[in-house]
Amino acid sequence: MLKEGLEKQEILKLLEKKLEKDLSYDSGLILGSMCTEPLDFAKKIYIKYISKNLGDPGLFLGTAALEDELVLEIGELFGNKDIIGTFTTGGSESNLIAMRIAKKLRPEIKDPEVVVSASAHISFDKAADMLGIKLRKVQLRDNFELDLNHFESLINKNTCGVVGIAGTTSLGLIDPIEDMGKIIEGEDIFYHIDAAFGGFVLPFLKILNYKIPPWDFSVKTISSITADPHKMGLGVIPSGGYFVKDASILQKIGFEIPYLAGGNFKHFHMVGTRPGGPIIAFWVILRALGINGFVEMVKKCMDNTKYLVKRISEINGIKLAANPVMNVVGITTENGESICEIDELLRNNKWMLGKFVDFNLIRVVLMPHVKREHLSNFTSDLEKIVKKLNL
Ligand code: 0PR
Repeated sequence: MLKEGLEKQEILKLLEKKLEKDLSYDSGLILGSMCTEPLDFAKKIYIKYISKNLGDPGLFLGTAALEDELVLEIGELFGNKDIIGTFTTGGSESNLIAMRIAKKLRPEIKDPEVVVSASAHISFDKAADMLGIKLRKVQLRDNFELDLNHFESLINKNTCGVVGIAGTTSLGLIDPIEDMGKIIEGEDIFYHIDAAFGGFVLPFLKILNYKIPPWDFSVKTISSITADPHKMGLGVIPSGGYFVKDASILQKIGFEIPYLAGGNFKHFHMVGTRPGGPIIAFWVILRALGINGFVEMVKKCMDNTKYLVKRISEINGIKLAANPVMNVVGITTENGESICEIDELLRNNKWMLGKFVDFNLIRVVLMPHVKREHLSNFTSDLEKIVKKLNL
């Protein structure tokens, strides 16, 4: 550490140099990210309220009430107004909370197991590792959809939880959530939905008349949902959301901190000090956009998705890994050859996509920062690369 502080100008110069290698969303090169540039107004609000700490809600009663209001609104969007919830640091924390609840609600199970799809996000492996839960992975069919028969066969007396995904990380697909619910109906099994990505896409796709299978609290068997503002909610990082149908769960397994200014309060998030700024920013985003603003944003993303799908169909040697349900597109080779070489050549040209080696696909996420001209440049580079490789 320096002994003497530097002048602001000098610090800024040093900083700029250090951050030179970072890409920006408006460069058009970030094609595989699930995050995007937050709404401008929300950024300003975030900075203004950056010191709010919901780790001690008694000090910030206004922010705490605002969070409750937001949870109600999200409940309405997700098919049940009576839910409780908490904003988190992201999908990984929310999924960890869900896994903990699943385990805690079944203390009699000595070797608890949770059943998830093979396309589940790595956060479930992390949570299982930390909580001593055995993760049972459901195999996928050739079209990357979850194999319902295999799902059923993995459920046994040690199953404390099952997970459905509404927007898989690799392809944005939706598990057969209603049918999975029917299989566990009447059992004492916690049913969690990971809609970290899909949560702020699917309600708006439905308004746009896309055929969306039931995935939210309208499915009676569902116990909780993860949905992240810092993905398609246009929120600032970090902001995740975790929502639970049965309020009594918090009373049963919530943590308590008796010494805080606001007195005792039950909570189930993992962090202590908890940023209020992103939550306030999300409250502002919902008011700035309204349902119609989100619908418009999602429509643009889907128009770009359709454009990309069309361009891929025009390139010999590659194809879609699956038909996109939302604004996530997986590209694979037509002849089954490894996708890795294409990915490497794309990266050499600075195109940053997601690479899923297990599924042999590269992922484009059509986030709001991805524009038509970026896609046009990207696909003409892709076409040249595929030609060069003679696929
Ligand atoms: N659940 C699903 C379905 C996800 O896709 C993700 C992350 C998570 C949970 C975990 O969310 P957090 O990252 O908020 O904890 N999905 C992205 C992915 O792994 C995260 C991401 C975002 C990756 C931006 C890269 C990036 O540039 O692909």
